[in-house]
Amino acid sequence: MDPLNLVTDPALRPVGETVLAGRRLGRDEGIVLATTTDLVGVGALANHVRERFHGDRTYYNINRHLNPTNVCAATCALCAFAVPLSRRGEGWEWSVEEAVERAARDVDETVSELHIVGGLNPSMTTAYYERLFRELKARFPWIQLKAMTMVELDFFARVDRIPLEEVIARLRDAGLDSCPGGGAEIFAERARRKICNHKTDGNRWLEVARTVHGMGIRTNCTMLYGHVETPEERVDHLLALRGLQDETGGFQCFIPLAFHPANTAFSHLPPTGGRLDLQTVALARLLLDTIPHVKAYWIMVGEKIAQVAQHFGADDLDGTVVDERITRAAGGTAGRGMPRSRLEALIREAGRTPVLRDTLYRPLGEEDPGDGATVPASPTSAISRGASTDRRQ
Ligand code: V47
Repeated sequence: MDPLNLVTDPALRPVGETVLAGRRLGRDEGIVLATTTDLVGVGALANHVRERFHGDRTYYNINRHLNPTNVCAATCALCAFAVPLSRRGEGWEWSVEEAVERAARDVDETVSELHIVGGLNPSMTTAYYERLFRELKARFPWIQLKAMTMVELDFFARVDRIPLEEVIARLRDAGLDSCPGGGAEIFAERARRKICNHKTDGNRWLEVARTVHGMGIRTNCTMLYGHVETPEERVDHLLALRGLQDETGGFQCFIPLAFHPANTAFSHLPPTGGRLDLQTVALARLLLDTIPHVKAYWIMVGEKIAQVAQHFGADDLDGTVVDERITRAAGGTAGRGMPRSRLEALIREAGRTPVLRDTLYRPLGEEDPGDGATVPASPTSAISRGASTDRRQ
């Protein structure tokens, strides 16, 4: 069906015509998409682009989370996970051996990725993670490490008083395979001051990502929405990510993160609603025309929105997870983990075809459906893709 037939807002029609012509959208068009009440129209346009990129495929992985510390030098109003340095006894600070033992509880040969992030802890910086990555790779040689946000890398360079490039090179040599997209929050200074004052600012976040991409490591990117930001600030955040992607091609996936207010300084705010969750997924799919994947992170939006989001622009659901702590600390109720069979059932019930992937989005032993869908090409040659491994559960 022609997606324009589902557009009812007259202001959305010309935007839809630009999308169908395959042309890039600008800021004003982004603001129309972010503010229209024609949710079905926006969703139909985003679904059109999603199917052009990925056909019916929805990606997922078998992963585990590992948070070696929650002790944090930052005091972000948005966060319910961190324990301040002044009360560090109330938090946890695992030794490398403890962290490896924690990982060993949940990791078997079917798990392809460990997602590792932690608080900004001055006692656990480059040398700690270098040793942790080496130990993890020695114990679980098949595992890929998606670890360290741009904020953590920036913090390590400052605390260790070494160049950022040295931090990245050491962690890469110790086994870092890719970086998660967290810590970007919202780039607008006005809102950033309120939700995460003193944290690595938006320009620096982008600069660190540029450096990581330049050293051949792919990263994800995120946007935290549903707090004090405006629709215009959401659009500007996405356009800043798009600008960097045009330069480096190093972003592989964008993840909209739904703000969870419980146990934060914003506990008076309501959680995000389904309309904002779906419209943000769709807005991202339509503006981020060169970022291959858009993830509906089921831990944050819940299973049902994650299912519907696969018709609003999302082509990835993240993974099986098991021990998620950041969203849970802020009142998340979607769950701590999900068996592979259930993730696949969610995808199939939404009318999509599940594709098990690794950290770098290489299908794991699945046949390419060969349905003519085209993932946007990376404009960079700095980032190479390695060979795939078959590790089906
Ligand atoms: O960095 C913190 C955000 C992020 C809250 O790259 C909050 O594949 C909501 O980045 N409510 C961590 N969000 C999660 C994250 C992520 C998750 C899954 C996959 C990937 C990926 C990345 O969550 C933090 C911060 O931006 N966050 N507190 C909160 N109260």
